[in-house]
Amino acid sequence: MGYSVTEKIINQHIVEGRPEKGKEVGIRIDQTLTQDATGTMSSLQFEAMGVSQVKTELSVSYVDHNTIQIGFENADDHKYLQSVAAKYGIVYSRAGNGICHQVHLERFGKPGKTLLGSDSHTPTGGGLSMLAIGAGGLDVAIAMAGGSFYLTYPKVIRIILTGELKPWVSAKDVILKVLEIFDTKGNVGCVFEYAGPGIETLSVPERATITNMGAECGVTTSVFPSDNQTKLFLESQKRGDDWVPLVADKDAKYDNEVEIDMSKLEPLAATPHSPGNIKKVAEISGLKVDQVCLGSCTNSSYKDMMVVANILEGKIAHPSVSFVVAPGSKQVLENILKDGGLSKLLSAGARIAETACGFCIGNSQSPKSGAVSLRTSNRNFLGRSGTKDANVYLVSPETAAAAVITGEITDPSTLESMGIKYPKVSMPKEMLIDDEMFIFPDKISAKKEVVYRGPNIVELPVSKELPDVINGVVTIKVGDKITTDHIIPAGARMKYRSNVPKYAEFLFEVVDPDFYKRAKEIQESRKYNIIVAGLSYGQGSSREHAALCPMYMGVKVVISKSIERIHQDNLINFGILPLYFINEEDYTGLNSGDILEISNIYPSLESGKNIVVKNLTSGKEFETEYKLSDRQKKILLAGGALAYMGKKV
Ligand code: MIC
Ligand code: SF4
Repeated sequence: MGYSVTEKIINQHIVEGRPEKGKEVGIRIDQTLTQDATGTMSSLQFEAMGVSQVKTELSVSYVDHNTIQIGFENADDHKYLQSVAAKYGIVYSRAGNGICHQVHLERFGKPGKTLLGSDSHTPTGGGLSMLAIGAGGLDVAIAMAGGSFYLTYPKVIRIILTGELKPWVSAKDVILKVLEIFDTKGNVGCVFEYAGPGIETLSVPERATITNMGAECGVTTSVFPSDNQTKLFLESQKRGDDWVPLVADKDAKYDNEVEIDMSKLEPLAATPHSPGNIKKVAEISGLKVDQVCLGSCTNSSYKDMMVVANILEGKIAHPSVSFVVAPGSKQVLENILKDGGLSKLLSAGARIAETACGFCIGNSQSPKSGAVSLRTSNRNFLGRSGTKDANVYLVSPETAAAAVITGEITDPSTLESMGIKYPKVSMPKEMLIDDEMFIFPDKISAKKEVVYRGPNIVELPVSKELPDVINGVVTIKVGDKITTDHIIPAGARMKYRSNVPKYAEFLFEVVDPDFYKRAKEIQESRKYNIIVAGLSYGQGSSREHAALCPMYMGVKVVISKSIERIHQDNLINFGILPLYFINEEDYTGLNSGDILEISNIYPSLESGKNIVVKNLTSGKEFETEYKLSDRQKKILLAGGALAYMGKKV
């Protein structure tokens, strides 16, 4: 029997379990990446494991999220991360070097390897034929310490790309089409594997745009084969030796197949407030635009920047548009500088931002009240831009450029009627490369390195053992598609990532600003807090603070209709029991403020029986189910992953 690319990589890395779909397997992780917003917590957890050096082939610590430094907190975190990297054998990528996913693709990614990253867009590496998976910081810390990463052996969905993209249509429109087909929910436990004659026409950065935003569908990862395009990309990075061919066997079996004829695609947009709300740009054209942002780990490559620069050559941004450009990496910036793109962008009125996450995570360039903002990034959740009543549309670089010129949403193909030709930009055969912003670890000085801890680094909160009976109160009841941005905001609040007691004050800020006060009162009354949610709870980021901060506030159970993969793993890692409604009416029957009793938890988990929830307020009771491997049950019973590891040792 033949294998898909996904299966080939997983099977070569299995260290525990058998390759059976739907069953849990443990895999060996070759490379890890962390970024500063998740990395401080991940590093604190790694330090707590008492390992002297990382055990992976390569671990890189990037500073790209919290680079805006108002107050000392971010700068202190950077220094902490730099000292941890030097002490434990981690490559440190300094602020200014670029966004982790773009830089990792350029300098470190290798076909056929596994990459675990404490960021949900780690699957960007799938564009380079890696099995690249996003996870919570604790899981990444475990991988750095040489532990396995556990995942459900996935279903593989083959997405066959045929035809060639028309001018004015690009890779972003391909992934927006995929989002239209698959939506942002219902894809847990699947991998998207791209195939078909169309893929030969896509360069690695274009493929990476597509795999990056697979994260929005909630799949475990997305992957392209390793072919001549992969080789050309690695050669352009002077890393031709890292290339290995990797294609699916002809008789590989897939769980589902979808075909997309790229020649039929039109410019698309994800409309507010979900990446799954897809419309044709032509259908929404004419809407006045206040801001256009080009960049983020989805669309900040050399090609993205140069296409926009050439479209805008000789033009100036429409007076009503604030035009922001954040190149994905120092390498991209230096190359567009060399090839004349940067001056074209500047002449067109671009506000050049740091090569970092910036606007994408809402820690800068928040648009004006009620603004329409067109962004080439990957998420448009309510409030993520930093302006709660802004309407964010996710579009391709071409559609973004068209709006810069016209000041309204415009199908970019209509620019032809203004005499603007579609600029053909190919990736350079050789990029200008400069690795000076990496600090490579040195084993000799590592021993002497003292870890720096500023006042923003507070002690790691620890979770307690799971009790057999949980007496608690429904502190909040939320609907479907609640993202981690709803649970715990990023943006300006992100500087408290290493200070959990402070950060927890902002839990559910966009949805229910009184949550923290209520949760604190319930905690002080010696009852547990309980979260009730609809479908696809915890969509979006890998942010473990969306579990860690609730844990700190005494949340012990989340009862939902479904939970996304990374978030469920994070809940378990922090000792929070994830339960699932069996009947819709049980969700309807619960209200915020209801007092619940959940008993016999230990015997139920041991025997595999459903867990009964008694609603002491309404007098009703109902059964819930759970989706836990034996390993996960043990982690929960121990009170979380760190406690479990301690017990195992
Ligand atoms: C995001 O895009 O939401 C983030 C910020 O990169 C997160 C990580 C974080 O919250 O630090 C992610 O995607 O995992
Ligand atoms: Fe950074 Fe945005 Fe990418 Fe997250 S999605 S890694 S915030 S650029």
